[in-house]
Amino acid sequence: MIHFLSDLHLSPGAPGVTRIFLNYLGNEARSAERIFILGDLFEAWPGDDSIDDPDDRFYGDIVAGLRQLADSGTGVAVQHGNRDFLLGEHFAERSGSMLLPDPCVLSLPSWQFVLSHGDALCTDDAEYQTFRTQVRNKDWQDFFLRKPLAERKAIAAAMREQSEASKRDKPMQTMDLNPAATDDFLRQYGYATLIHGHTHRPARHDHVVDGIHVERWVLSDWREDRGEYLAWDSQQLTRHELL
Ligand code: LP5
Ligand code: MN
Repeated sequence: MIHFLSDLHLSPGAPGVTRIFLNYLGNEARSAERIFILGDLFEAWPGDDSIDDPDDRFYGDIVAGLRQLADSGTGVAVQHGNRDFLLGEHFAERSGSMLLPDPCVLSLPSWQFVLSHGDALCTDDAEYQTFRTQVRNKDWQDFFLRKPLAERKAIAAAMREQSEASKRDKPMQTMDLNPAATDDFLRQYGYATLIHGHTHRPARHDHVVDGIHVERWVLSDWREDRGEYLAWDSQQLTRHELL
């Protein structure tokens, strides 16, 4: 069994979803061969040094939970989202996880998948794509990672506020995957089943690309009282609720 999940948006201010996730790590996740976390595991990741922040054990506790799962034999793979693009090699080592590129092709004996956070396909959102290019730039990241952790946390909070304000004026369609860009993507990746998150619009979509039916699965975001993962059992994908 392979699990796919995303958009948990874990933060010290969200104890409910944190409880659900830590319970998942200690229970359902143990029966998976591998779990793939496809972005926005965290509400805002200010840098890997937050793992050992003496003033806030939250990030370290989540990383320790992931490490315990990895040490128990379940593979853990993590993709960057637009909130946790600063997850780095130190996080990967401490959590026992592997950082994935975006997109990432997952070729199994039973099926072919392509995994993505999904934000890169929201091409109608020019403002966001400009932001994304900026924050994924290594020099930009190195510049900000040299700032003190407390300052980075304050900047992240300001960025969150600006984002919420920006979204209020945006048509919903702008904040979804662009249909033509998505079909081009599916063609580029050999009509593999696409699994992604980001939009918080869980669904199974059937695309017809060059006469070929291609499935696109959107993962559910997690709430304070509910989580969800998608499971592949070598024959079908099924959604599983966590309370
Ligand atoms: O994230 P969400 O769901 O609100 O909306 C996203 C897009 N917005 C973003 C911005 C993030 O929320 C910002 C928070 C990042 C936290 C971690 C950063 C740690 C860095 C610490 C060191 C500096 O991703 C939003 C999309 C929406 O998805 C739907 O797809 O529309 O995009 C926008 O709103 C575009 C705006 O331009 C984003 C503006 C963000 C703030 C920019 C500040 C510039 C840098 C300031 C540096 C001091
Ligand atoms: Mn996202």
